[in-house]
Formats: sequence, C-alpha cells, structure tokens
Amino acid sequence: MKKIVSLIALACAASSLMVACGDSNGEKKISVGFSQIGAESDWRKASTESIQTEAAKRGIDLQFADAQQKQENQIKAIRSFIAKGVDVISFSPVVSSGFEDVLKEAKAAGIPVILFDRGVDVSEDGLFKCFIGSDFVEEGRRAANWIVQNVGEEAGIAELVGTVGSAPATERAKGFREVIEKHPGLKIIKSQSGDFTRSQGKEVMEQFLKSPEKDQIKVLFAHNDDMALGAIQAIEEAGKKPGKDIIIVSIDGVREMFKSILAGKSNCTVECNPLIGGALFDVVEKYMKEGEKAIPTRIVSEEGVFDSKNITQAVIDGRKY
Ligand code: GZL
Repeated sequence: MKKIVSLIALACAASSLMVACGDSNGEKKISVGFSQIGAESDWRKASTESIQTEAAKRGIDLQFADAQQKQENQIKAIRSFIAKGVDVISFSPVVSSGFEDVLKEAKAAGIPVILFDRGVDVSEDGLFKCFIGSDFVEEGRRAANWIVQNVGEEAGIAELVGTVGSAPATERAKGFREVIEKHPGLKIIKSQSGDFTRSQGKEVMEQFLKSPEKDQIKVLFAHNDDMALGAIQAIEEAGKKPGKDIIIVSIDGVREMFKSILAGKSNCTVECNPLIGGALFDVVEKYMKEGEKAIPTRIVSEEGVFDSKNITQAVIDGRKY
C-alpha cells in the first residue's frame, strides 16, 4: 500500500524522533552513502547544502560523492557504498534508466536505498524504500497554466529541455504538454536540451534566435531557472527585451530568478523545493529506529508559483535558497 505524505506532515512527526535519536550517547553513528548528480545549477548547490548541513546537524556519517553529471560515476559510487557496508544509500539519479542492476546489488547486500529528488524506472518492487521529491508533472502543468492565464491563447513557444532522459525533463515536458494541448493557439515551435545548465541554456537560446522561426517566439519555457538565466543573456545580446519581447517561464524558484522577475527580465518561476535534506534524514533515522514499515514510500514536496504579483524584495530576503 503506497503511503504518501507531504513534507510538512513528516517534519512534525519526526521532531520527537530526532530527540530520541539525539538522546543516545556512544551509539554507532548512522552511515549514509549519498551520490549527488553534480553542481550543474543553483538548485543543485542548494540541494547539496541542505544534505550536508542536515547530516552534520544530526551526527550522521555522510559519505558524499559528486558524480559530475555522469551516470557511470553514480553507479561506481553506489557500488563503493555497498562495499563499505553503509547503513543506507541515497542518490538523485541523473537519468531515470540504467540503475536497476546496481539497485539489485544493494538489495542483495541488504542495504536500503532512498531515492532523493528524482525517480528511476525499475521493473521490480523493493529496489528502493522511499522516494522523496517533487511532482515534476504538476510543475510542468503549473508552468503551462501560468502561460494560459497570463499570456493568452495564441503564442509560439520555445522550450529549453533539461537533461535528456532525466525524470524532471521527461515529466515537466509531459505536464506542460498536457495543458498546452488543450489550447491549439499555443504552439511549441522550438524544443532543445540545455542540460539544466546556464551556459547551454544561453547557447541553445542563441540558436533559437538565429533560426527561421525566431520572430514567432513569444514565450520561452525553460525546465529550470539556470537555463532561463542563460537565455536572458542571449536575448539581451540579440537586442531584445527579456520578460517583454519574450515572456519567460521557468522552474526551480532560485534566488537569482526571483531577482530577475523583480527586475522585469523574467516573468514566472514554478517552485521546486531543493531543501529536502531534513526529510531525507528524518526517513533514515525512522527507518533505522523503527524499520521499513514505519516509513512512507513517497514524500512529495509542497511548492508554489511566483511572478511579479507575489515577488517583493522582502520575499526574496526571506527565501532560503
Ligand atoms: C529538480 C532537479 C533539477 C532542477 C535543476 O528536482 O532534479 O535538477 O530543476 C537541477 O535545476 O539541475
């Protein structure tokens, strides 16, 4: 039976547990092997900060590996965690496929795996105990609904796609198209991957702005803020006004994007919460103390949508990432 909880509910339930865990002295530290994708975006850096801060706060023995966005490095790291016999393995999969074998090795070694941030495609149950992360399909729907409500029913849309084969790219595209398809005047006329990075977002936008369709592009939908921030530079260098000549909608909600929207250079960011390190270690501690039956199988982040109507300097000053 799938147990799904929101991040807020879990935080309340776990606070007492932390005291219980924190009370014991001299108990063996919980060891967690974590394979992080890389440092490709401000969102990812905030995610890493959340993991490392929360582990230190709780006295978790964190073995942290940065995969530089390469799947083979994640597989190697997970194998090394298995060899070391850590208590729990967690990772954010750079792409959704290709992890089944190493997850079977972790299961055979009796080491529980907790998926963090992104999902994986696997053909059998039990290869991970819990998945903590956002609903990317809903994030794509929210971006499209903002366009319908604020741009209207007629526009040519250029799309900057995230890392090809990753859950956020696949699922944000799916959710976006679910809504856009109901409005035939909204057409995706260019779509290409910028791999979630600012530099590639800029490069691809430069190509869009040199293409035959360049004058039809009225809206840019970027799968993350970093690619949109790169695209803003490209739009300005092409002599156009980002946020006015081309309306920009992206996903993440990082500080620099909030500032761009306040400055009128972008228009909307759909929040994707990277601060889930606390939720991860709540689940780890609960699992270690009470076992698999005590933890939910899915924890979904609660998130909002931000634009010039609800972004102020005070809001920016109050943000944690
Ligand atoms: C989403 C996360 C994505 C962000 C990007 O949860 O996996 O990866 O949207 C990051 O900024 O690179």
